[in-house]
Amino acid sequence: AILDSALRHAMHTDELYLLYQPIVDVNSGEIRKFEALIRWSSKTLGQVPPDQFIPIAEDSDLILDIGDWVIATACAQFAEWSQHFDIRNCVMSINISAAQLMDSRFAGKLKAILSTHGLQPSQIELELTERVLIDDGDYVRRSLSDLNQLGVRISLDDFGTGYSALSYLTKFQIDTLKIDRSFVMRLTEHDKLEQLVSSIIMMGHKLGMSLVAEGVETAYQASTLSAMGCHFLQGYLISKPIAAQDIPAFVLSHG
Ligand code: G
Ligand code: G
Ligand code: MN
Ligand code: NA
Repeated sequence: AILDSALRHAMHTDELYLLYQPIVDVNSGEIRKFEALIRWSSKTLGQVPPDQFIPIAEDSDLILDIGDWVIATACAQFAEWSQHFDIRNCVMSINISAAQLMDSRFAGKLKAILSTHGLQPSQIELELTERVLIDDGDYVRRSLSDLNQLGVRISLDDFGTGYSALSYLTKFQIDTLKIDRSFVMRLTEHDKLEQLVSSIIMMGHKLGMSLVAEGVETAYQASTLSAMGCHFLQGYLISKPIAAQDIPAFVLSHG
């Protein structure tokens, strides 16, 4: 409860902020996406990682307010970058919690924010975890169909961890698979997980999906993933998550 009220307070101060991690096109090396990642630098608690406070926020309605704040902040920031570089071929990728999708007004609220900032729906990708699709209630189903209709992209985060049911891949319109970092990490000369990762990529290709590899840290991983046909790379090899004001310089220096 203390954390809950501290977090509620943080939303109205600069304690809560977003970092953005660039995602590059494997072939051209160009930055094509940014993942918005929440951070909480609490005056009393210090730096609290999202793995700790997001689950707490998810236990109450607080996640709805935080979720709204994340979307509004990321969209405003993205639109502001258009003064520095061409964002028309770029995508802002935003993590979404299950409770946000249960809200029947979700797609409508998102649409209003996009029009406020003059953004196209296709410039936004929503990252969901498999868990959200596994317990596919009617509300989630309806929200996803509203979001498809609106034209925002849907991405499956942490793909390949925890759940084995794949039927949801055809039940829902999913644009992007994000191959979980735990798989990418194990692409080394010693621990070859190559058959599995390459199978995921082939499956994604056959389903017409775009593939993003997360947690790419080494040149070996990047070249292996590239040879396998992965489309996008994200990870410390390219960049750590960085502050909004540092993004334009990073993009411009990246060619
Ligand atoms: O960036 P980091 O590795 O600390 O993120 C840890 C976890 O927190 C990841 O699973 C990430 O998806 C989640 N996360 C980061 N930002 C957000 C956010 O804005 N909303 C939600 N729901 N989850 C987030
Ligand atoms: O679950 P999700 O994919 O949203 O989590 C993203 C988290 O992974 C972020 O907190 C980010 O800081 C972290 N991350 C991003 N790239 C790398 C990487 O190359 N290595 C490691 N160890 N963590 C990363
Ligand atoms: Mn994510
Ligand atoms: Na992930």
